[in-house]
Amino acid sequence: MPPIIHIDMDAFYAAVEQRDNPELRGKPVIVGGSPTGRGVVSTASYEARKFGVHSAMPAGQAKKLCPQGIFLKPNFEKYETASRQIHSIFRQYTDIVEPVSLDEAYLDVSKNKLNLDDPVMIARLIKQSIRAVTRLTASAGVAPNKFLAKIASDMKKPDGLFVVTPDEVENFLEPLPVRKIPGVGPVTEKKLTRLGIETCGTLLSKSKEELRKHFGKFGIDLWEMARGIDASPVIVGWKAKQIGCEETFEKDLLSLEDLKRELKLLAAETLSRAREDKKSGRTLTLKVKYADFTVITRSETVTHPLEDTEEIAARAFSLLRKKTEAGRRKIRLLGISLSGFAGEKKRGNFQPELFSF
Ligand code: TTP
Ligand code: MG
Repeated sequence: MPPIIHIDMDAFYAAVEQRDNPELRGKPVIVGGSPTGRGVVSTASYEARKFGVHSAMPAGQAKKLCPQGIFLKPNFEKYETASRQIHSIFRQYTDIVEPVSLDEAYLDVSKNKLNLDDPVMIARLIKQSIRAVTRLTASAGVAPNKFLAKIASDMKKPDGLFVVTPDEVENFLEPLPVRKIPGVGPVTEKKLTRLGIETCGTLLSKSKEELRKHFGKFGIDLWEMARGIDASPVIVGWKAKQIGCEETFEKDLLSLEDLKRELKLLAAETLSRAREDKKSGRTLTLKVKYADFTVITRSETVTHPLEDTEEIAARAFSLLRKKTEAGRRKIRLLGISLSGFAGEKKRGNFQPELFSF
Protein backbone atom coordinates (compact mmCIF):
# COMPACT_ATOMS: atom_id res chain seq x y z
CA MET A 1 0.00 0.00 0.00
CA PRO A 2 1.65 3.22 -1.09
CA PRO A 3 1.59 6.16 1.32
CA ILE A 4 -0.92 8.69 0.01
CA ILE A 5 -1.27 12.31 1.04
CA HIS A 6 -4.51 14.18 0.46
CA ILE A 7 -4.25 17.96 0.69
CA ASP A 8 -7.26 20.27 0.88
CA MET A 9 -7.13 24.02 1.48
CA ASP A 10 -9.15 25.47 4.37
CA ALA A 11 -12.23 27.57 3.51
CA PHE A 12 -10.36 28.24 0.28
CA TYR A 13 -12.14 31.17 -1.42
CA ALA A 14 -12.98 32.82 1.91
CA ALA A 15 -9.42 32.38 3.19
CA VAL A 16 -8.02 34.11 0.10
CA GLU A 17 -10.41 37.03 0.69
CA GLN A 18 -9.41 37.27 4.36
CA ARG A 19 -5.73 37.13 3.44
CA ASP A 20 -6.08 40.03 1.02
CA ASN A 21 -8.26 42.20 3.21
CA PRO A 22 -7.18 42.16 6.86
CA GLU A 23 -10.49 43.75 7.87
CA LEU A 24 -12.21 40.50 6.96
CA ARG A 25 -10.09 38.36 9.28
CA GLY A 26 -11.96 36.82 12.18
CA LYS A 27 -15.27 37.73 10.53
CA PRO A 28 -18.04 35.65 8.95
CA VAL A 29 -17.17 35.88 5.25
CA ILE A 30 -19.50 34.26 2.73
CA VAL A 31 -18.33 33.94 -0.89
CA GLY A 32 -20.82 33.21 -3.66
CA GLY A 33 -24.06 34.50 -5.06
CA SER A 34 -25.77 37.61 -3.84
CA PRO A 35 -28.08 37.14 -0.81
CA THR A 36 -30.86 38.91 -2.68
CA GLY A 37 -30.56 36.80 -5.84
CA ARG A 38 -31.00 33.14 -6.57
CA GLY A 39 -27.32 32.27 -6.16
CA VAL A 40 -25.77 29.77 -3.79
CA VAL A 41 -22.90 29.96 -1.30
CA SER A 42 -19.57 28.81 -2.78
CA THR A 43 -17.95 28.70 0.63
CA ALA A 44 -17.98 30.38 4.02
CA SER A 45 -15.20 31.26 6.47
CA TYR A 46 -15.06 29.13 9.62
CA GLU A 47 -16.52 32.10 11.53
CA ALA A 48 -19.60 31.99 9.27
CA ARG A 49 -19.88 28.20 9.51
CA LYS A 50 -20.63 28.55 13.22
CA PHE A 51 -23.98 29.99 12.14
CA GLY A 52 -24.70 26.95 10.01
CA VAL A 53 -23.72 28.51 6.69
CA HIS A 54 -22.17 26.08 4.20
CA SER A 55 -21.35 25.52 0.52
CA ALA A 56 -24.29 25.05 -1.86
CA MET A 57 -26.77 26.69 0.51
CA PRO A 58 -28.99 29.36 -1.11
CA ALA A 59 -27.38 32.72 -0.35
CA GLY A 60 -30.72 34.08 0.92
CA GLN A 61 -30.85 31.35 3.54
CA ALA A 62 -27.25 32.13 4.55
CA LYS A 63 -28.28 35.75 5.08
CA LYS A 64 -31.09 34.64 7.39
CA LEU A 65 -28.79 32.39 9.42
CA CYS A 66 -26.01 34.96 9.58
CA PRO A 67 -27.33 38.51 9.04
CA GLN A 68 -23.97 40.04 9.96
CA GLY A 69 -22.23 37.90 7.30
CA ILE A 70 -20.03 39.73 4.81
CA PHE A 71 -21.13 38.57 1.35
CA LEU A 72 -18.52 38.69 -1.42
CA LYS A 73 -18.54 37.87 -5.13
CA PRO A 74 -15.87 35.33 -6.07
CA ASN A 75 -12.51 36.57 -7.43
CA PHE A 76 -11.64 33.55 -9.53
CA GLU A 77 -8.33 34.94 -10.76
CA LYS A 78 -7.03 35.11 -7.21
CA TYR A 79 -8.15 31.58 -6.43
CA GLU A 80 -6.56 30.32 -9.63
CA THR A 81 -3.26 31.96 -8.80
CA ALA A 82 -3.22 30.39 -5.34
CA SER A 83 -4.26 27.09 -6.88
CA ARG A 84 -1.37 27.15 -9.37
CA GLN A 85 1.01 27.88 -6.51
CA ILE A 86 -0.12 24.93 -4.39
CA HIS A 87 -0.13 22.53 -7.34
CA SER A 88 3.41 23.52 -8.21
CA ILE A 89 4.43 22.94 -4.58
CA PHE A 90 3.01 19.40 -4.81
CA ARG A 91 5.24 18.77 -7.82
CA GLN A 92 8.32 19.70 -5.84
CA TYR A 93 7.69 16.51 -3.87
CA THR A 94 6.37 14.06 -6.45
CA ASP A 95 5.14 13.95 -10.03
CA ILE A 96 2.43 11.47 -9.05
CA VAL A 97 -0.20 14.10 -8.29
CA GLU A 98 -3.92 13.80 -9.00
CA PRO A 99 -5.59 17.22 -8.87
CA VAL A 100 -9.22 16.94 -7.78
CA SER A 101 -10.17 20.59 -7.80
CA LEU A 102 -8.60 24.01 -7.43
CA ASP A 103 -7.82 23.43 -3.76
CA GLU A 104 -7.39 19.69 -3.49
CA ALA A 105 -5.11 16.88 -4.68
CA TYR A 106 -3.88 13.37 -3.96
CA LEU A 107 -0.15 12.66 -3.91
CA ASP A 108 1.51 9.27 -4.06
CA VAL A 109 4.73 9.80 -2.14
CA SER A 110 6.08 6.24 -2.18
CA LYS A 111 8.82 7.61 -4.44
CA ASN A 112 9.39 11.27 -3.77
CA LYS A 113 11.85 13.82 -5.01
CA LEU A 114 13.40 14.39 -1.57
CA ASN A 115 13.90 10.65 -0.98
CA LEU A 116 12.20 10.92 2.38
CA ASP A 117 10.92 7.73 3.99
CA ASP A 118 8.37 9.41 6.21
CA PRO A 119 5.17 10.52 4.44
CA VAL A 120 4.12 12.47 7.55
CA MET A 121 7.27 14.56 7.28
CA ILE A 122 6.44 15.26 3.63
CA ALA A 123 2.90 16.33 4.56
CA ARG A 124 4.34 18.70 7.17
CA LEU A 125 6.77 20.19 4.67
CA ILE A 126 4.02 20.67 2.09
CA LYS A 127 1.83 22.44 4.63
CA GLN A 128 4.74 24.70 5.57
CA SER A 129 5.55 25.60 1.97
CA ILE A 130 1.90 26.30 1.21
CA ARG A 131 1.76 28.66 4.16
CA ALA A 132 5.05 30.35 3.21
CA VAL A 133 4.19 30.80 -0.46
CA THR A 134 0.46 31.57 -0.33
CA ARG A 135 -0.08 32.73 3.27
CA LEU A 136 -2.98 30.27 3.40
CA THR A 137 -3.49 27.12 5.42
CA ALA A 138 -4.08 23.61 4.13
CA SER A 139 -5.15 20.43 5.86
CA ALA A 140 -3.47 17.12 5.10
CA GLY A 141 -4.42 13.48 5.49
CA VAL A 142 -1.81 10.73 5.35
CA ALA A 143 -3.01 7.16 4.89
CA PRO A 144 -2.38 3.91 3.02
CA ASN A 145 -4.87 4.76 0.25
CA LYS A 146 -6.84 7.59 -1.35
CA PHE A 147 -10.16 6.99 0.33
CA LEU A 148 -8.64 6.99 3.83
CA ALA A 149 -6.38 9.98 3.07
CA LYS A 150 -9.40 11.97 1.93
CA ILE A 151 -11.31 11.29 5.13
CA ALA A 152 -8.18 11.94 7.18
CA SER A 153 -7.58 15.41 5.73
CA ASP A 154 -11.03 16.42 6.93
CA MET A 155 -10.53 15.22 10.52
CA LYS A 156 -8.57 18.15 11.95
CA LYS A 157 -9.60 21.08 9.74
CA PRO A 158 -8.54 23.87 9.62
CA ASP A 159 -4.73 23.69 9.45
CA GLY A 160 -4.91 20.01 10.35
CA LEU A 161 -2.68 17.01 9.85
CA PHE A 162 -4.15 13.61 10.51
CA VAL A 163 -2.43 10.29 9.99
CA VAL A 164 -3.98 6.84 9.62
CA THR A 165 -1.28 4.15 9.71
CA PRO A 166 -2.05 0.68 8.29
CA ASP A 167 -2.40 -0.69 11.87
CA GLU A 168 -4.93 1.96 12.79
CA VAL A 169 -7.30 1.52 9.84
CA GLU A 170 -9.77 -0.78 11.58
CA ASN A 171 -10.12 1.35 14.72
CA PHE A 172 -10.30 4.52 12.67
CA LEU A 173 -13.17 3.24 10.54
CA GLU A 174 -15.23 1.49 13.21
CA PRO A 175 -16.99 4.62 14.65
CA LEU A 176 -16.92 6.65 11.42
CA PRO A 177 -20.38 7.80 10.26
CA VAL A 178 -21.17 6.45 6.79
CA ARG A 179 -21.78 9.96 5.46
CA LYS A 180 -18.03 10.55 5.73
CA ILE A 181 -17.46 7.94 3.03
CA PRO A 182 -16.72 9.69 -0.27
CA GLY A 183 -19.67 9.06 -2.61
CA VAL A 184 -22.25 8.68 0.15
CA GLY A 185 -24.70 11.52 -0.40
CA PRO A 186 -27.96 12.22 1.40
CA VAL A 187 -29.93 9.54 -0.47
CA THR A 188 -27.42 6.75 0.12
CA GLU A 189 -27.10 7.85 3.74
CA LYS A 190 -30.85 7.63 4.25
CA LYS A 191 -30.99 4.22 2.63
CA LEU A 192 -28.14 2.97 4.81
CA THR A 193 -29.85 4.33 7.93
CA ARG A 194 -33.01 2.48 6.96
CA LEU A 195 -30.94 -0.70 6.77
CA GLY A 196 -29.69 0.05 10.30
CA ILE A 197 -26.25 1.12 9.14
CA GLU A 198 -24.90 4.35 10.59
CA THR A 199 -21.19 3.71 10.89
CA CYS A 200 -18.53 1.92 8.90
CA GLY A 201 -18.41 -0.54 11.81
CA THR A 202 -22.05 -1.60 11.35
CA LEU A 203 -21.54 -1.69 7.59
CA LEU A 204 -19.24 -4.66 8.18
CA SER A 205 -22.23 -6.86 9.02
CA LYS A 206 -23.62 -6.65 5.47
CA SER A 207 -22.48 -9.05 2.79
CA LYS A 208 -21.11 -7.92 -0.54
CA GLU A 209 -24.12 -9.43 -2.28
CA GLU A 210 -26.60 -7.62 -0.06
CA LEU A 211 -24.90 -4.27 -0.59
CA ARG A 212 -24.77 -4.88 -4.32
CA LYS A 213 -28.48 -5.59 -4.33
CA HIS A 214 -29.24 -2.26 -2.65
CA PHE A 215 -26.57 0.02 -4.12
CA GLY A 216 -25.44 -1.60 -7.37
CA LYS A 217 -21.76 -1.24 -8.20
CA PHE A 218 -21.33 1.33 -5.44
CA GLY A 219 -22.37 -1.40 -2.97
CA ILE A 220 -19.16 -3.27 -3.74
CA ASP A 221 -17.18 -0.08 -3.12
CA LEU A 222 -19.00 0.33 0.19
CA TRP A 223 -18.15 -3.22 1.21
CA GLU A 224 -14.51 -2.61 0.39
CA MET A 225 -14.29 0.83 1.98
CA ALA A 226 -15.79 -0.46 5.24
CA ARG A 227 -12.73 -2.73 5.31
CA GLY A 228 -10.36 0.09 4.46
CA ILE A 229 -9.80 -1.29 0.98
CA ASP A 230 -9.28 1.11 -1.92
CA ALA A 231 -6.92 -0.01 -4.64
CA SER A 232 -7.50 3.00 -6.89
CA PRO A 233 -4.20 4.52 -7.95
CA VAL A 234 -3.32 8.20 -7.94
CA ILE A 235 -3.99 9.20 -11.54
CA VAL A 236 -1.77 11.93 -12.86
CA GLY A 237 -3.71 14.81 -14.41
CA TRP A 238 -7.37 15.70 -14.31
CA LYS A 239 -9.66 12.75 -14.53
CA ALA A 240 -12.21 12.68 -17.28
CA LYS A 241 -15.09 11.06 -15.53
CA GLN A 242 -18.79 10.90 -15.19
CA ILE A 243 -20.32 11.53 -11.83
CA GLY A 244 -23.66 10.01 -11.07
CA CYS A 245 -25.62 7.15 -9.65
CA GLU A 246 -28.17 4.57 -10.64
CA GLU A 247 -30.77 2.50 -8.94
CA THR A 248 -32.22 -0.93 -9.65
CA PHE A 249 -35.76 -1.01 -8.35
CA GLU A 250 -37.20 -3.71 -6.13
CA LYS A 251 -40.04 -4.01 -8.65
CA ASP A 252 -39.98 -2.84 -12.28
CA LEU A 253 -41.64 0.55 -12.64
CA LEU A 254 -44.22 1.58 -15.22
CA SER A 255 -45.91 4.69 -13.85
CA LEU A 256 -44.41 8.04 -14.84
CA GLU A 257 -45.16 9.37 -11.37
CA ASP A 258 -43.05 6.66 -9.74
CA LEU A 259 -40.25 7.23 -12.23
CA LYS A 260 -40.35 10.97 -11.61
CA ARG A 261 -39.97 10.44 -7.88
CA GLU A 262 -36.97 8.17 -8.42
CA LEU A 263 -35.36 10.71 -10.75
CA LYS A 264 -35.59 13.36 -8.02
CA LEU A 265 -33.71 11.14 -5.59
CA LEU A 266 -31.12 10.26 -8.22
CA ALA A 267 -30.67 13.94 -9.12
CA ALA A 268 -30.06 14.87 -5.48
CA GLU A 269 -27.50 12.11 -5.06
CA THR A 270 -25.73 12.93 -8.32
CA LEU A 271 -25.42 16.58 -7.41
CA SER A 272 -24.14 15.76 -3.97
CA ARG A 273 -21.41 13.58 -5.51
CA ALA A 274 -20.50 16.31 -8.01
CA ARG A 275 -20.25 18.83 -5.17
CA GLU A 276 -18.02 16.51 -3.25
CA ASP A 277 -15.55 16.74 -6.12
CA LYS A 278 -16.38 20.46 -6.54
CA LYS A 279 -17.35 19.81 -10.14
CA SER A 280 -20.24 21.07 -12.18
CA GLY A 281 -21.03 19.40 -15.49
CA ARG A 282 -22.99 20.66 -18.46
CA THR A 283 -23.98 17.28 -19.91
CA LEU A 284 -26.73 15.25 -18.35
CA THR A 285 -27.08 11.59 -19.25
CA LEU A 286 -30.09 9.47 -18.43
CA LYS A 287 -29.70 5.71 -18.39
CA VAL A 288 -32.67 3.41 -18.66
CA LYS A 289 -32.65 -0.36 -18.31
CA TYR A 290 -35.93 -1.93 -19.37
CA ALA A 291 -37.35 -5.03 -17.70
CA ASP A 292 -35.81 -7.19 -20.45
CA PHE A 293 -32.34 -5.75 -19.56
CA THR A 294 -32.03 -3.65 -22.73
CA VAL A 295 -30.09 -0.53 -21.83
CA ILE A 296 -30.36 2.85 -23.51
CA THR A 297 -28.86 6.22 -22.66
CA ARG A 298 -30.08 9.67 -23.64
CA SER A 299 -28.11 12.89 -23.10
CA GLU A 300 -28.50 16.59 -23.22
CA THR A 301 -25.87 19.32 -23.05
CA VAL A 302 -26.73 22.80 -21.85
CA THR A 303 -24.76 26.04 -21.86
CA HIS A 304 -24.64 26.54 -18.10
CA PRO A 305 -23.32 24.32 -15.30
CA LEU A 306 -26.00 22.01 -13.90
CA GLU A 307 -26.05 22.79 -10.19
CA ASP A 308 -29.69 22.58 -9.23
CA THR A 309 -31.42 19.37 -8.15
CA GLU A 310 -34.84 20.42 -9.43
CA GLU A 311 -33.43 21.39 -12.81
CA ILE A 312 -31.50 18.13 -13.19
CA ALA A 313 -34.56 16.11 -12.16
CA ALA A 314 -36.81 18.06 -14.55
CA ARG A 315 -34.42 17.69 -17.48
CA ALA A 316 -33.97 13.99 -16.79
CA PHE A 317 -37.74 13.53 -16.65
CA SER A 318 -38.17 15.36 -19.91
CA LEU A 319 -35.57 13.09 -21.56
CA LEU A 320 -37.39 10.12 -20.08
CA ARG A 321 -40.77 11.20 -21.45
CA LYS A 322 -39.64 12.34 -24.86
CA LYS A 323 -36.81 10.01 -25.68
CA THR A 324 -37.62 6.68 -24.04
CA GLU A 325 -40.53 4.27 -23.88
CA ALA A 326 -41.17 5.06 -20.21
CA GLY A 327 -44.85 4.65 -19.30
CA ARG A 328 -45.29 2.04 -22.02
CA ARG A 329 -42.51 -0.36 -21.16
CA LYS A 330 -41.48 -1.50 -17.68
CA ILE A 331 -38.24 -0.10 -16.33
CA ARG A 332 -35.85 -2.00 -14.12
CA LEU A 333 -33.18 0.64 -13.54
CA LEU A 334 -32.70 4.38 -13.88
CA GLY A 335 -29.43 6.28 -13.71
CA ILE A 336 -28.40 9.91 -13.95
CA SER A 337 -24.91 11.20 -14.54
CA LEU A 338 -23.17 14.48 -15.19
CA SER A 339 -20.13 14.94 -17.40
CA GLY A 340 -18.50 17.64 -19.46
CA PHE A 341 -16.69 19.06 -16.48
CA ALA A 342 -14.55 22.10 -16.89
CA GLY A 343 -10.88 21.33 -17.36
CA GLU A 344 -11.19 17.65 -18.13
CA LYS A 345 -10.30 17.79 -21.81
CA LYS A 346 -6.82 18.93 -20.86
CA ARG A 347 -5.72 15.61 -19.51
CA GLY A 348 -2.52 15.85 -17.51
CA ASN A 349 -2.48 19.57 -18.04
CA PHE A 350 -3.42 21.81 -15.18
CA GLN A 351 -6.16 24.20 -16.28
CA PRO A 352 -7.77 25.69 -13.20
CA GLU A 353 -9.15 28.67 -15.12
CA LEU A 354 -11.66 26.35 -16.72
CA PHE A 355 -13.32 25.57 -13.42
CA SER A 356 -16.70 27.07 -13.17
CA PHE A 357 -17.59 27.23 -9.48
P1 TTP B 1 -14.02 22.78 -0.33
O1 TTP B 1 -12.63 22.26 -0.16
O2 TTP B 1 -15.13 21.81 -0.32
O3 TTP B 1 -14.35 23.83 0.80
P2 TTP B 1 -13.42 24.92 1.44
O4 TTP B 1 -12.00 24.82 0.98
O5 TTP B 1 -14.04 26.26 1.22
O6 TTP B 1 -13.52 24.61 2.99
P3 TTP B 1 -12.90 23.34 3.77
O7 TTP B 1 -12.14 22.51 2.77
O8 TTP B 1 -12.01 23.94 4.81
O9 TTP B 1 -14.05 22.62 4.35
O10 TTP B 1 -14.11 23.60 -1.68
C1 TTP B 1 -13.03 24.42 -2.16
C2 TTP B 1 -13.59 25.62 -2.87
O11 TTP B 1 -14.43 25.22 -3.95
C3 TTP B 1 -14.44 26.48 -1.97
O12 TTP B 1 -13.66 27.42 -1.24
C4 TTP B 1 -15.40 27.10 -2.94
C5 TTP B 1 -15.54 26.09 -4.06
N1 TTP B 1 -16.82 25.34 -3.94
C6 TTP B 1 -17.94 25.83 -4.59
O13 TTP B 1 -17.85 26.85 -5.30
N2 TTP B 1 -19.13 25.16 -4.47
C7 TTP B 1 -19.27 24.05 -3.70
O14 TTP B 1 -20.38 23.49 -3.58
C8 TTP B 1 -18.10 23.56 -3.00
C9 TTP B 1 -18.20 22.34 -2.12
C10 TTP B 1 -16.91 24.24 -3.16
MG1 MG C 1 -11.04 22.98 0.93
